[in-house]
Amino acid sequence: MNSAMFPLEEILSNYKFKGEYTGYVVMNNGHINNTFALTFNDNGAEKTYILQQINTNVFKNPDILMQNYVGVTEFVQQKVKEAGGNVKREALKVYYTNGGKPYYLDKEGKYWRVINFITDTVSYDFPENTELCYKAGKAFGGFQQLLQDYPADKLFETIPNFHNTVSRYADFEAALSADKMGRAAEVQAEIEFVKMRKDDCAVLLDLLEKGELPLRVTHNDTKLNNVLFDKETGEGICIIDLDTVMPGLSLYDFGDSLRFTGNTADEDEKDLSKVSFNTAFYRSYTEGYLSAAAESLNDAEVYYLPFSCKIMTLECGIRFLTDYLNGDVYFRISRPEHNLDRCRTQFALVADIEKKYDELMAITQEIYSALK
Ligand code: ADP
Ligand code: GN1
Ligand code: MG
Repeated sequence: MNSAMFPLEEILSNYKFKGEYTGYVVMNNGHINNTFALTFNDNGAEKTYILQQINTNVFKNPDILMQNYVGVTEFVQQKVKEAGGNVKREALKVYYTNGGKPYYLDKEGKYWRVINFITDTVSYDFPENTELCYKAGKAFGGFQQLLQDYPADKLFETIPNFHNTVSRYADFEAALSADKMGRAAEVQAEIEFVKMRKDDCAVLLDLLEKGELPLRVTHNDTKLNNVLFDKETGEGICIIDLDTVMPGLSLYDFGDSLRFTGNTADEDEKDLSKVSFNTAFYRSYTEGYLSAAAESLNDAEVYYLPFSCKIMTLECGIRFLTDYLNGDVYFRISRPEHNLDRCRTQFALVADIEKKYDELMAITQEIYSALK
């Protein structure tokens, strides 16, 4: 019992779980949090809870993070109720500790939270077909639509400048000049790739400043595996990983999602010949996304959809490269050059998006005009 990867006794004695504890499964497909599914035997019925260790290297202020998290989850619960949905399966819920807190601070100073396990769902680490892309787009578009009237002034910035690409570029420059691991010399091609695209980094922020793009409440981490799909219907029923819900641009969510879903290869594929941007997946995702979100978007937000794929992919590649230069201190890695492989994949994808740009613009306008 005591060899668990979390402080089992402390967790069990600080929460009111239903039933007898029977075991746990590790669910670490993300790069940030440590996630466990804890199972209990409740008079013969199996009951599961999600336990997550909050990564305090990434989220410096867990107290504020959990205030956001509780606010957003309660808001989503309310919206699901109003729409006549199933709150237990379509919304996350935070369980409070016996001491009345939305997180548990253990004796070693680690932060934990317990949330409901969404039953009978599946999450994907790879987009299998166009139908799945459509459903993912619809789910994230729907989530954006749902958060439309969330009071943005109630949200703290859990990670300041998270999708501020100009600031990500500055972080890259700082890592490069420090070069504390002595790795810069071997990644000159990647460094050049970024430098040649410096001007792209400011495009969305300039449009925001000019008032052409509105600030909204966005998810900011719209990877395919952050949607739980119903096992039976295949529909995306619950959006998870809500740590980065903050004010942002709709384009951050769209572009970041296609960065992952539009890639014909894994995010960390070493064989770059496998990396390309799947325009059929782009089409399906965009159809799903616009079917759910188009009515709240302005023309500029639609016009820049292809650009958002390029810039969010570039930004993520810059972040992987920066982390590689810094000595892999942010993203969880499972091999020495993992971040470099991830960075190269992102840049190969950026290059392919650039090649296919006109086609992506045409697809977008075709779908948008059909909806208007
Ligand atoms: P990370 O920030 O590390 O990506 P996530 O919150 O996305 O962490 O959780 C990691 C994985 O755990 C998810 O991709 C999903 O498979 C599973 N998971 C997380 N929360 C739930 C939940 N409430 N119900 C069912 N599965 C979940
Ligand atoms: C991280 O937690 P996860 O794996 O869903 C990261 C995202 C990156 C992504 C790259 C808080 O997401 O911003 O796009 O890795 N999340 C955070 O795979 O930094
Ligand atoms: Mg995740």
